[in-house]
Amino acid sequence: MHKSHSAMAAILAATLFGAGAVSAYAQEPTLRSLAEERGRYVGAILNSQWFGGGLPGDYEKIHKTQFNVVVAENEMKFDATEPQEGRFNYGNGDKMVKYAKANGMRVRGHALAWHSQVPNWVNNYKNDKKKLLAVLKNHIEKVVGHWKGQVDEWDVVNEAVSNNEPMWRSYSVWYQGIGPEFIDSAFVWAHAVDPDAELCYNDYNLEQGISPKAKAGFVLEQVKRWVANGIPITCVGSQTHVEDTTTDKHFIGSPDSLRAFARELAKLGVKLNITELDIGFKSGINVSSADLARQGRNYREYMDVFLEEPNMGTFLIWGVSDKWSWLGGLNRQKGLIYDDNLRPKPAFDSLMASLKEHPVESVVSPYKQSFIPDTTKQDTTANDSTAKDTTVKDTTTKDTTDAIMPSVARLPASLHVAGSVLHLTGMASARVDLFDMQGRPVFSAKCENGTVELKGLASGRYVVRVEQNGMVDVKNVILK
Ligand code: 9MR
Repeated sequence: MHKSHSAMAAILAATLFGAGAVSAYAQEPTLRSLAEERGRYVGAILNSQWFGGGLPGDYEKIHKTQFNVVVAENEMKFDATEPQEGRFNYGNGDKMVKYAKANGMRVRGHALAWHSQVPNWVNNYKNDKKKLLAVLKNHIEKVVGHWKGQVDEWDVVNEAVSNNEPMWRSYSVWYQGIGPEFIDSAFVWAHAVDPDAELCYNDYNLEQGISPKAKAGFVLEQVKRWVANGIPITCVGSQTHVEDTTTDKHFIGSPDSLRAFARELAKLGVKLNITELDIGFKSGINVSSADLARQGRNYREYMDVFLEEPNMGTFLIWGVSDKWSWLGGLNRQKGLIYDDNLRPKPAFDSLMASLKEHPVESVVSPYKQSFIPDTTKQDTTANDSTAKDTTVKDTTTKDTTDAIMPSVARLPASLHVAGSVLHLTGMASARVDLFDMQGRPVFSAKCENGTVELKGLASGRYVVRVEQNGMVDVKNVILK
């Protein structure tokens, strides 16, 4: 299944973007190669089992082939790095940093100030504000200092907002002992030690709307305040642990909500990263192939948003294979993009299809420095007349509203679907191809008079590609 999909994907890439854009390594494109061409990071955690050498060789092979950003599932947390007061343990974190360096990957550090996975000795100081401040400051200085210049981005504060109401999470030892200013302080201390590191506020349920009553709305207000006060925050991490309820509503939270959040943060010059994505089903239910296809579509919609918003930089999944996933603890299952046997699921194909559907020129990289491509891959752009402009647009220091819909050479026509008829306004003849959300071709026709009847297609979402005289337009449509 994987082989035929990959071959199909290569053919589709060639068809969609022209032979010139398909370089040597794009013969067998990966999530990583497509993300790198677009100046973006796509990643997955290194599961805790990896650190003990307990995972099969295929796991690591997939991990380094498909991903260019990495984070440790548990190994850089407070209880792992400072299990006893003042006694630091960097062994596992060092192992990951070494792996990332060897494979040209970006490193996320997770997490400095969090209410969970805090060792017991910290709680001894819960009534001593001065001491607790000193403990947090020392922890941040030592840990960020140890990996200075090696960890590119830190989750400085994790999950500080309550789930149910827009307010701080009151049972955190840091909140109880210090007050909400532990957050501001943590950013300032981390920045003082490593001024080049990106510093994020990370939380879950941020894909559930930005109204003042929603968690993201509350976080947004705090980010505004932090930015106004000069607190050195550069990014927000949306964990994005989504459940597919398989009911009518299907998903709680939505890619569109995340898009709205990204746009608000862009106005503040702050990035939005997807840091822990998984889309799980309830434990115990039978997951059908239709369920897996829907899961794929949902993954893809998050990737679409990620690629279309210029202040999004990292798309990171909380696991590689369903076999090694924390989701069981949440009464969920099968939330990742590889199955128990490390075979790619429809979700993998959907992510690939989304990346291919977003031409290199249309994706803005939010990184200031040139994006450093994987050194293990040969430079294939030298003789490529369609090679992308490598000038990286800096969207971090200005209001990026203008850049949200980057310009690409598009057909001057517009297209829409009414019933089963596709209408192409302003264009007499064109070639029309439809693809499903996993990127498989499902329909092809020549349009002669501005309309095409889309015969034999089930209702659902499709990608339409229209081509005329070498100019192309690609759009998602819904057939009812
Ligand atoms: O995947 C992690 C799991 O192995 C740990 O037991 C758990 C303990 O809190 O943390 C999991 O990772 C969490 C992450 O650090 C923060 N966001 C939620 C993640 C899933 O619970």
